[in-house]
Amino acid sequence: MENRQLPAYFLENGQHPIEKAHVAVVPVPFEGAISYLSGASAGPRAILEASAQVELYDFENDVDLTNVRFHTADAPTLKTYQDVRNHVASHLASLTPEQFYLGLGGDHTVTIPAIEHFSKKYPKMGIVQFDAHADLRDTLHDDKYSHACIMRRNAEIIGPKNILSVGIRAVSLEEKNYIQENGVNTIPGNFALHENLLPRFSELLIRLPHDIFLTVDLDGLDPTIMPHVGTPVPGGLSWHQTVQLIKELFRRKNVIAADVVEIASNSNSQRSDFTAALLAQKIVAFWARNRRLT
Ligand SMILES: [Mn+2]
Repeated sequence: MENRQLPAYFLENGQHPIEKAHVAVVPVPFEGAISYLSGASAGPRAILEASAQVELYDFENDVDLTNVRFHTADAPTLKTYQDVRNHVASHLASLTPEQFYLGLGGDHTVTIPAIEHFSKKYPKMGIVQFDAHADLRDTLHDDKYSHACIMRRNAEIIGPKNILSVGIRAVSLEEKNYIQENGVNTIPGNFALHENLLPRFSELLIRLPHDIFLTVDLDGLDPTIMPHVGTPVPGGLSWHQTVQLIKELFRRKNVIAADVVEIASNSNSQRSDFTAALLAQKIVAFWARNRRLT
C-alpha cells in the first residue's frame, strides 16, 4: 500500500512517535459505496490541513493543548473495507489505555473496526453518535458494511441499548422499527429546537455504560455550518449545542476514543474543513482536561 505524507496534526505537536504520544490521530481516507455526494476519501487530509489554523489554546474551555503530544499516522490508499479494518486495527493494537485514539474519516464505516477493538478491552461499553442518520439498516445495496449500516453492525457488537444517537432526522421505516423494538436511545433532530436538549441528553446518557466511544458524523451538525458532507440534511445541531453536549459527555463518562467522519471535502471551500478540525480540537481538549494534561 502506498503511504502518503499528511500534514502534522495541530502543527508543531503532530510529529511525536506513537509510543510517546498522548493522542494517536489515525486518518482513514476511505470512501465506500457513496449514497450521494463524493469527497469522503479526501476528508482526513482536509481536516489535518485545516487543523494548522486551529488555536492550541481553547479560550471557551480554558484548556491549553500545548502540552498534548500528537502522533499523526500515515494514510495508506484504502480500497476495500478489509483495508480499512487492517489499517485501523494495526494502529489500535499498539495503543495503551492511557492514549486517546482519534480517527478521521473517511466514510462512517471506519468506526466499525474501532468498536470491534474497544469492545474486547471494554466488555461493557457505549457509543454516543452524532448523526443525521440512524445508520441502522441491516444492508444497503446488499452491502452490510455500507456507511448506512454501521450502527446496526455496532449494535450487534455492543448491544442496541448501549447506543445514544443525537440529531437523528433521516430514518427509514426499517430503522424506526429497529429503534423501537431494540431500545436504541435516540434524540431526534428537532430536539435542537428544544430548550431541554441538554437535560434529555444527560438523562439518556446516564443509562449508558461508563466507557464510551464518541462517533461524530459531521452531518449531525446543521448544513448551514457544515455544508460539505456526503448527505446534508437540514435541521441539525448548532455549533454550540454540539460542543455543549460533547462537554457534558466528557463530564459524566470516560470517553475512551472518538472519530470524526463523513466530511466530503470540497476544494472550493475550506469552511467545513476548519469546523471539523475545530470540533476535533474540542474533543481532544475535553479529554486532555479530564486526564489533567493541561
Ligand atoms: Mn450520517
